[in-house]
Amino acid sequence: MKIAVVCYPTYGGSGVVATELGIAMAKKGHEVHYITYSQPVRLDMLNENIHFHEVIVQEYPLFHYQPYELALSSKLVRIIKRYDIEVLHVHYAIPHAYAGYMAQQMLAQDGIHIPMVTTLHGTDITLVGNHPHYKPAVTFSINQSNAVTSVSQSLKEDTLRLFNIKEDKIEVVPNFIDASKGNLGNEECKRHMMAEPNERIVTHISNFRPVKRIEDVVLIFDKILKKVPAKLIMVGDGPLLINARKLAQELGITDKVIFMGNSNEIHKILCFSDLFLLPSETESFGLAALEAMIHKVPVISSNAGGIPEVNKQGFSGYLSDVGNIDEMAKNAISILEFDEILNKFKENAKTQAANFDVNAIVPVYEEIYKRVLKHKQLIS
Ligand code: GMT
Repeated sequence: MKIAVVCYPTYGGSGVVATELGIAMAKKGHEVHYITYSQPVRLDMLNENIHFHEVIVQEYPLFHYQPYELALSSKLVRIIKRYDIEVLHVHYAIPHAYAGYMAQQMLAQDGIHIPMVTTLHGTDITLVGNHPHYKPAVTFSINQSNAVTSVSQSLKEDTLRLFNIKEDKIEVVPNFIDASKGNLGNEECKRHMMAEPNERIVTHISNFRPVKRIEDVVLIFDKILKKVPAKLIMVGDGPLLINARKLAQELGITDKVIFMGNSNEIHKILCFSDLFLLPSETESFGLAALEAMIHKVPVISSNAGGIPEVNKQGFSGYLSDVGNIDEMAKNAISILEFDEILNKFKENAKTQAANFDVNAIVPVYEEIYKRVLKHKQLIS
């Protein structure tokens, strides 16, 4: 199959899912074309089955806002025609589903009918998409998609609650992980560079936006530190990075907190981590937690959105109400204090992550592509 994929190329879960899915599809022999404004960060494997086409937005003094959707839909039309693309898969509804719909309409004028699959990822529904400024366009383009998937049951329910969309329009296809990523050897997993042998390593990875409750991460860690020698590794960048640094300074724990910025090597960081913190305000799935779990890292999280579908209470970690940092810290300490308990949670985390194996999920997307393709053949 020839598949065009539209996604955000920056650090963020939807881009990671789009990239990993494309790589898995390419390995199965499908031809995958990424169409976005820069090469997706985790797409380090361009080969005969994986291609990248850059969307360039022409600047013009009259434009206060550059018309990215227009450039994207025009590029889609060109690429779909040039490479005989059969299926279009857009990740993150805004503005990708809308641009995809416009491309579909333009192509239909030339007798080309290309089916579109839209995957909803989270904030495209729960935060941004729901805003009255976008809602009519988001509702329209979701309804017009030939197939719609959501990355968790919770996100499906949020979508049905917030938008006027028919229930059977959305199928839940959970995010996934390649278990082999969790098998790094000592050569690559350099724990000694990060912490003393007696210290536990606590990790957080995100884009440091308000929804991630970054200050809670630092406050929880501060409480852990009072009971257990530890280091906190903060991976990522974003608007609240500065707040986190400031808070660490105020608490006098800067020597225990390592800010690493954005990294393409999160597996090399997670492999020596002992605990992952995800106290988010909302989270449709929590891919970063799943990535941690594949490395046997238990998770202390909030119970928001789809996180309970990923992190299992008392098994792979613990979940608390958003903002309950005392409970999160108490649970974290209970896992970290004793080797025996930590090791049990580590094994459980890996067991739970195995439920989201790439080999189980990729065929589900493949079936969806085949189904929408059949529909295309019926209408053309
Ligand atoms: O909002 C983000 O953190 C980024 C966003 C994205 O699309 O890049 O993440 C969302 O999609 C991820 C992949 O499906 C999910 O794992 C995240 O939970 C989700 N984020 C939120 O819902 C806040």
